Amino acid sequence: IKTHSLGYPRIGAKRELKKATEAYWKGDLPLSELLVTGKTLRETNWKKQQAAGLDLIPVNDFSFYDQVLDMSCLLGNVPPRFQWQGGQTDINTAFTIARGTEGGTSWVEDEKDCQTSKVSTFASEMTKWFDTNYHYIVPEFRGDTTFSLSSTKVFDELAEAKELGINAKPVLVGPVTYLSLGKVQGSNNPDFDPLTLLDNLVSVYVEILDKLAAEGAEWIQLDEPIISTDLSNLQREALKVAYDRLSKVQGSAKLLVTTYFGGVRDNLDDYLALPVDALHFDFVRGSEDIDSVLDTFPTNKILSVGIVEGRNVWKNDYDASLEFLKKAKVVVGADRLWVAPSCSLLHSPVTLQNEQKLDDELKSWLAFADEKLTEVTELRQLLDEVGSEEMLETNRAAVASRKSSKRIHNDAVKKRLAGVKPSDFDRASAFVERQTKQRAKLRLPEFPTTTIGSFPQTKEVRLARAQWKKGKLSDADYDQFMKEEIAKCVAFQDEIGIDMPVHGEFERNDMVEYFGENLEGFTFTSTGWVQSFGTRYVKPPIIFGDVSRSKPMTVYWSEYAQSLTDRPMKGMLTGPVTILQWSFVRDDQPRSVTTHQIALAIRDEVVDLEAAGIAAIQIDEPAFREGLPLRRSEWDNYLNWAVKAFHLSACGVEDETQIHTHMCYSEFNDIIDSIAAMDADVITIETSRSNMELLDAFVDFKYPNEIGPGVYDIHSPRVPPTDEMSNLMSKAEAVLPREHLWVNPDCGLKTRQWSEVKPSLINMVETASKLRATNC
Ligand code: THG
Ligand code: ZN
Repeated sequence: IKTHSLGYPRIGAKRELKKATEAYWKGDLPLSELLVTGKTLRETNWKKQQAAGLDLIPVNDFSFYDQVLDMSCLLGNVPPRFQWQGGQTDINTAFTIARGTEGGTSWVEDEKDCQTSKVSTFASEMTKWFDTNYHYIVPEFRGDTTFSLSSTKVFDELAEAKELGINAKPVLVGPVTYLSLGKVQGSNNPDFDPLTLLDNLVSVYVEILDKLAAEGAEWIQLDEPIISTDLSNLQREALKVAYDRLSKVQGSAKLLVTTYFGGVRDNLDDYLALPVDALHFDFVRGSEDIDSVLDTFPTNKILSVGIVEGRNVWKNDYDASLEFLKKAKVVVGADRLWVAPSCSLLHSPVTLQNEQKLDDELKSWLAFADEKLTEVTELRQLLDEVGSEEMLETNRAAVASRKSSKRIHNDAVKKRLAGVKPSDFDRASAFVERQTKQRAKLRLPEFPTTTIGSFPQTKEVRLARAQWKKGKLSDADYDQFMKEEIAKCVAFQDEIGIDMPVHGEFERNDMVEYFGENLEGFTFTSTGWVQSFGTRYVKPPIIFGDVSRSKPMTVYWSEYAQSLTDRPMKGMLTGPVTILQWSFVRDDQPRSVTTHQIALAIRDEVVDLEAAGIAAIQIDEPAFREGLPLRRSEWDNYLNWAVKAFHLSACGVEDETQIHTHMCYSEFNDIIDSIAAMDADVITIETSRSNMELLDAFVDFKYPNEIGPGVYDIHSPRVPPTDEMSNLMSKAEAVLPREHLWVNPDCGLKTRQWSEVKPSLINMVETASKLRATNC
């Protein structure tokens, strides 16, 4: 029995990678130093895994930005707009693709813009890695895309590991997943299928495998998580063609193919038929595969069992895992059995060791990446019958303590949820009636202007929060500081004429972390960072128990903000699905139940805001779309409980109270009916980067409620001219009823500078005035 891991977090226990990379970008650290930081992190991480007792240790799971981007660099797939001259790509090539040039305009997908703009080259788009909160840089494909071996990174890291005496297993994104995750660029051939590039692509994989084998790799891991999704016939064929070829050239190296994030289900036959030496299964998320895999597993392959959850924080239940592992051992034999985490540990915080504030009981329930490595090796020992009784007993005690703890179960919460009535999911009246009442109450002009909620998080704001948390700023001083920030923000909005102002959210770190810190049933870490994209990390709260709200969370600040202006202040909340989606969730009850508990807590806040005189309340659901299950067959069930959760949180108010929601970076087409079913009075969405194309779904569907299509891209520092915003609004006005339209930016302004926000919003308000002046 061997142990291995699929990947390890690269950010460093103290966010060393972020700090060094950002310093390099700023020009404060030379490249050589950044490279040393990378090398040191790799060495630390390999040695940790070696010391934990893993037999095979991943290399090339390290990245300065993103492993999919590294794959593009290795394959020489650099979009032509970067004018890469061929030859070798390097760390700066990767940074340039990820961040764009001149002004760092990232997240921009519209290629047409590049030709008109001389100064900047737009970054490649990024998108969610399957259903995680990790974002990868999307490979771009054209009809004329060709691949060539163009980076030494994976070979260098293999050599580096071998030098350190590490039993290194190079990791690559597999060819079919790589092509499946890319995006077709160049609009002259929209029906072009990237899978037609497979032949040329596999030729480069052949070279890579050849070279890795020649340089001493015994095992090579190819990640094909696409196998845990619904595959088309073309994808099935591509898998077969690709691996038939790769298996013929692997030389002395052996191939491990992995899939994770779900069961392989109907793809099992295709998966088992791959002519490779080992196959990995995620038996945590894909437990439904267990019987069929054991029934049909071929006799000539190694079975890698992903049994330690790689993307959640709970301690493994050894008894349950061993029950399965023992069965597997009987079927395939010890020689052909590997034990591993379910997926790469990239999605897990690094270590519990630096958590000083978590109480011992809670801590005893958790396992972060380092602790998961220990779990993998302990399970192997127990399976080999060389593990100690104490090992098992300690684990049993922790698992039992979590199951029975009073802190997890709150009867009042369970009772309340059980007693929810059908009418709790509905507003008193239909939208049209509510709209009339809201108009009478709010007295907004045509094309009302608003923002998405957050204003710039300046150094001073971050510092004040941090000092207060550390006890270095008194409650009174903190209170005064926040009030001054809010007052400045409200005064600015009043001055320029924003019709529905917001308080600015200066008291919040992250829109999910803040609520996690204020709700019962949640805990939070001080160092539990997980990479979200590039150098941006999040610290997801941990939902360990039944969720409730013991005290109002935002009313104080919203009420204060409202006291400063006659205009209707918009209250700002994060929705239940997004809170769930961006937290580590309990695994002892369905996600739907946890979400509905959160929804009830948010409902209490909504009702309290209304009672405090807040007439419009926004319940953000940016993660609504990404919560969609990987398999289509599960969409309806998800959408049903997710929409209900929104209703539960929103429907405690009178008709006169206006409920807003906001969604960003979403493909709306395939879920537009569910978005409409949420029945928010107003929805603001991200549309400017797609030139209002994302609005099409709302138009085709005849979206019935009010809508604020974002008129400028807040991800760019650029100040949008009035003309440009007017153009976008005319497009919207041409297809949607004028009296349903709002004018607002794409998303929150927290990552921008005041110097950018001020002129941009002034132009935006001017855009709205012009629109009002034009007759329909
Ligand atoms: N919050 C959470 N998850 C998210 C987002 C979020 N997932 C999707 C999307 N937004 C990811 N985007 C970001 C954008 C910025 C940052 C992180 C994720 C960010 N992080 C700070 C950093 O790394 O410096 C850490 C921050 C802090 O708390 O101050 O800027 O908005 N949960
Ligand atoms: Zn947004």
